[in-house]
Amino acid sequence: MPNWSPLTRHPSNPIIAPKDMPVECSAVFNSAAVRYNGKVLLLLRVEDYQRKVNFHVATSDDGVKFDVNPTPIRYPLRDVEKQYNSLRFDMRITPLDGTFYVCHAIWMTGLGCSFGMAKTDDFVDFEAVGGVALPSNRNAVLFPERIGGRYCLMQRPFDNSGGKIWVSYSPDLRYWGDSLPLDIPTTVWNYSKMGAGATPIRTPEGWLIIYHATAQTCSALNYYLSVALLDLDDPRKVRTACSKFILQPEEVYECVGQVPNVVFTCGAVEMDDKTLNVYYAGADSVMCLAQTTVRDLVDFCLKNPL
Ligand code: BMA
Repeated sequence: MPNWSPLTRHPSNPIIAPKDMPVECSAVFNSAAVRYNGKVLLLLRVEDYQRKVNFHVATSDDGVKFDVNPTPIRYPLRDVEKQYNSLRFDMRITPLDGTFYVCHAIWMTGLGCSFGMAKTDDFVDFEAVGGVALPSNRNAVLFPERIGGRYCLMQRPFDNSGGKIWVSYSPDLRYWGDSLPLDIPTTVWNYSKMGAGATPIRTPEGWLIIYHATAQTCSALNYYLSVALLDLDDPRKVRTACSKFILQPEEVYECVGQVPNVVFTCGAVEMDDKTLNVYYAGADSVMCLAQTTVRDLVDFCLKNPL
């Protein structure tokens, strides 16, 4: 069967399922990914049999077989998060200024969804950075460089009318402003809920982003992944958005699970041989891997402009 996409699913998919976990687990999905000490490190979103979320570090030499730490990470809770019985999910990791920043969504009971940030040098000790963003917001992803001297962040404010990726700047990772929405036109498959996925990758053609978006179908929302290239000097400007998706839910593990028909990424890492490993979740239930190269994603985007 021809593969029309620049991504190839790994034959070991799903690479991490609840049955592979060393702890009670009903779903393992939407995990951040980064290179750390020569290995691939994932911060796994792990749900137990009460759907409580913990984050576990998993490491791998080949990016396919992972050792999962059975002890979850300890993560700092702000007072407002304690007060509103919060739940964190969907981390993204950005290496920047010699440390690692983690952005994550925060569900606060009675307030809605927001996001926050923390930093770590070793994935053992985490320190909160700044406060929580105003609801309704999520899918925060920090750029891996300062741009024009300022930090740069993608986020996805949402009010049920659509939802675009916004890009904002900050002098200090605390106060964000000069925000603009990315002008990625909506089509049938990226009709709503556009949100940043993996940490942006610098390429000569622009910042390569891999993002998710949803299509409204007769039964529900289907999640897709696609790519766009943003201006290197001001990522609020879209250079090229891809007219096609690069991944759709079609395998059983993407179509059947706690939320059917979802492919969702929170991280991609480049391996030593230049393979780009895109870690994504199937149906909010299992972790999967699809492979490509940065070059192939950029070419696919440029050949299929929106
Ligand atoms: C989004 C988030 C993700 C989830 C996705 C699909 O709104 O909640 O955590 O993977 O929906 O259910």
